[in-house]
Amino acid sequence: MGNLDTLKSMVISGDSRALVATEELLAEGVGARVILDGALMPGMGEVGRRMKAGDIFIPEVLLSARTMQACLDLVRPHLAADETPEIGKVVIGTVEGDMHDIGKNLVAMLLSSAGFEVINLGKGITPAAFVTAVEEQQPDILGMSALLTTTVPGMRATINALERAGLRNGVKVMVGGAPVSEAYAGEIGADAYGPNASTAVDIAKRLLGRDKPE
Ligand code: B1M
Repeated sequence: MGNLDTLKSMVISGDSRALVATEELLAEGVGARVILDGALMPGMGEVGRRMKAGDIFIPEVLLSARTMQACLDLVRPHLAADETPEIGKVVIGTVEGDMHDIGKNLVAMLLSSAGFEVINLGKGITPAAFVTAVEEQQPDILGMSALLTTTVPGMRATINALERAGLRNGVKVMVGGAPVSEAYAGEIGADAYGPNASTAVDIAKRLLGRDKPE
């Protein structure tokens, strides 16, 4: 017999038995939305709170995010089209010349776990490729990550390219990564700076006016 609280705890601890627990709940006829709202989302919310408080660290967060992602994949087909929990669309990538993607993938996973549709372009993304993705995907938010001081200027180049393509006003831009700062984000005309993955989720919600209490 499946149990929502048990599943929530399994997401928090990154326990792979969460997949079996999710399958059991679905087999018992528990609705996909109930599983999402009663176990998966609150579980990941707690992970974000613990990360912010410094009680857990990146390896634990990655485990939880992967567990959550796998459970989401099981639940998603059971959601009616109008029940899809997406609260906004994000295109995200690591900038040109930069192969660091662990932090960016973590941000992508937490955004996805929080209900965003995430198009992860990968790493080494040129300004032109970001522009094409914005044109084709029409996201609410474009997220850029950089870990090298030498590649950070790719963010400014991308924002300039968006402006030249007439796309800048239609998309919010969030930037992050160790060498990036709030001041730099302001300087290049980004809409927001995400210092870490869980804060990035809060900021993405705020950018779309989805930060009101649930
Ligand atoms: Co490299 N590397 N690396 N590296 N590497 C750093 C970044 C470095 C600080 C190490 C050092 O010298 N102390 C240094 C950069 C120095 C600088 O420019 N300031 C460095 C260097 C120099 C290099 C090479 C040039 C080394 C060489 O070849 N001589 C080379 C460059 C390759 C390239 O990119 N072209 C290189 C290569 C690599 C590996 C491939 C071996 C590997 C990357 C593997 C991969 O990502 N798939 C690697 C790694 C692992 C690191 C360190 C050790 C760890 C980075 C990491 O994953 N952190 C790093 C040293 C360090 O940071 N201690 C280092 C964990 C991750 C969860 O944190 O990425 O900061 P982070 O993401 C955080 C936040 O920044 C934020 O949220 C995340 C989660 O909280 N965040 C966002 C990130 N993106 C965001 C986007 C947002 C919002 C928030 O909105 C869109």
